[in-house]
Amino acid sequence: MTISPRVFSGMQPTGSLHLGNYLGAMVNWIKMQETHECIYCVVDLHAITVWQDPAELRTAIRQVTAAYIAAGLDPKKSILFNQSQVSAHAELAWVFNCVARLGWLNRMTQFKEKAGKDREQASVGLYAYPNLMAADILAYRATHVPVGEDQKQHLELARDIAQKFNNDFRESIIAQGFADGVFFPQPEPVITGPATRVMSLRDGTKKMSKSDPSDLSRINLTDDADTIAKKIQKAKTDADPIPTEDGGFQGRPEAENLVGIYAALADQTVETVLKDFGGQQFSAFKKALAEVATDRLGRIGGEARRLMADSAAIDAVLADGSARARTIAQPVIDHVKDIAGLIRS
Ligand code: AQP
Repeated sequence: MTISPRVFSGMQPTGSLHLGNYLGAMVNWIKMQETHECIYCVVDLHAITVWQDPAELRTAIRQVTAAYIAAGLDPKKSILFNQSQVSAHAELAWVFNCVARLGWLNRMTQFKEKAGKDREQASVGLYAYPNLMAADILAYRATHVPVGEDQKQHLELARDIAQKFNNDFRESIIAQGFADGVFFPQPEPVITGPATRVMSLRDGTKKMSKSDPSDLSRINLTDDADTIAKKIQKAKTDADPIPTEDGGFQGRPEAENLVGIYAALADQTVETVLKDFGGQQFSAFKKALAEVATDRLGRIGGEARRLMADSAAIDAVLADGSARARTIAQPVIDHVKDIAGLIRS
């Protein structure tokens, strides 16, 4: 059982996927399925770390799956499934709850942000979220994890957990036939592209997010052309023209965000965009941005809506992906139990 290159990543079905999810992570997922063995998950167990209405959650799991396929993930090339159908995730997460240290989790900034001031009322699941994320990746002994910038700290924790498991159980790992004493790889974050952190259209200091109460703060992958144009039109900017060089964005996070989004969607560098639009007012730029966004995203929304009309077909994709995922994860969890001294029959 050697470690070979394998990609794992996932998104939470906590609402509709948006431009940040697409540019920050999915664009790389689509590219990597041409060169790597890829496993892409709808992480429904992560979603329930905060309250989800059951009927809405079921719909959201299917919507995220439809958006994956509509955006270009091919269920024949990649494994597409939802996390709760593969029990290895939850089983390995428990083992990692016993490997990770409280001090490590206490440093996680996402928990602090999501729990807010009333930390006592946050679920234990929200606190242990990064351990489950480490389990998601390592249940497949995945080596590459394409994510947005906000997931960097969780990835570092996954690496620490892999390392500590390998160190704690070194002798047992060797006794189980892994001569070099290494059972888990150190998963590498893949955080690349011109838009690894897309900001809210209403506040350039806040990440674009599914759970932002304002729908105007994000462009959803299911938005139609008119909605995309309207949201861009209403996006917050300032009164100054577009700067002529990259250094001209100081104190202008909204301007920087919109130019970054244009560059990512048009497959251009920020410098090129500034060469073309520098000195112009935002009104003209927003028209061009709406066009490029509609061109790229309009088709995805239409295709996702078409796929959603046949929920049985989506469920069949998830069932097939889950079966394929289980065949990879089961031997890993079996080895983990043997290594940790748990008896299985
Ligand atoms: N704004 C963003 N810019 C770049 N990348 C982003 N990602 C999320 N938001 C941005 C990346 O998308 C992947 C899936 O994220 P997730 O669904 O697990 O949840 P999240 O990161 O917590 O995203 P949201 O939209 O903010 O969800 P909620 O509101 O439910 O918490 C990850 O690779 C992430 O980096």
